[in-house]
Amino acid sequence: MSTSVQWTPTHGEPYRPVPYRPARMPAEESLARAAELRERMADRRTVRRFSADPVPERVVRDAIACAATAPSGAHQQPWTFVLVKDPEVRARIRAAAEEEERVSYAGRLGEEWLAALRPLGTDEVKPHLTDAPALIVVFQQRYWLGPDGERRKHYYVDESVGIAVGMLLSALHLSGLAALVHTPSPMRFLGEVLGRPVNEKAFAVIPVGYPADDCQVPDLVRKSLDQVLVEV
Ligand code: IYR
Repeated sequence: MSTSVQWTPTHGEPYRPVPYRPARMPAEESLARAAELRERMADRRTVRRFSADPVPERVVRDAIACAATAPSGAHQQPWTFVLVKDPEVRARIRAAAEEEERVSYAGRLGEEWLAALRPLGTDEVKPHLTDAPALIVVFQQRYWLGPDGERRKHYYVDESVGIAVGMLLSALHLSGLAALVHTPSPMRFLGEVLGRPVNEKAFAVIPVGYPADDCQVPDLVRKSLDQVLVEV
């Protein structure tokens, strides 16, 4: 595998300050939008049973473009999103993921972890990887290669890519698509199957599509705002 030379926004030069003066939103409109968003986001559910119906590709591309607006450490934008539509590649990813998961569920995760998963009923069978019409495989770039081929470290990579994935999930959901964050472990096979350069490490596989007609989700209860918000 080769390592591609990564683009660096300013080649070390300082950014030029430019004015940022978005029109201030009237409080009333803010309140209405926030309340609507809160309601719409509460409808998002992780879906494990997907319809094979195709999704408008433009929606997925726009959602990835939204994710790529995420803030990142030193603005290094340390992410790559691989959109996998090819059914044959999806089948290979599923086979490799299920092989790893079989070992994980057979004990590699440890009893405490398995006990935490038991109420959700997840197992090593991952039909979503082939049923959903598209997978977004998110890679984190741990470093980039400078002009002379030297490794340059990226900073806050986990945080940056985690934020981008959160924005991706929000964009997909608000655009009417369902998704699931799948984190097979170990994930090395993803870079191999997708031929990614050595500076990229798989972060998550996100099947995207519409829920199957007979899709069911667990009756999860979310923590209330009181339980998660501390005001000082
Ligand atoms: N990665 C495994 C196990 C798994 C782990 C957690 I934490 C989950 O919330 C769900 C599953 C899998 O994808 O099955």
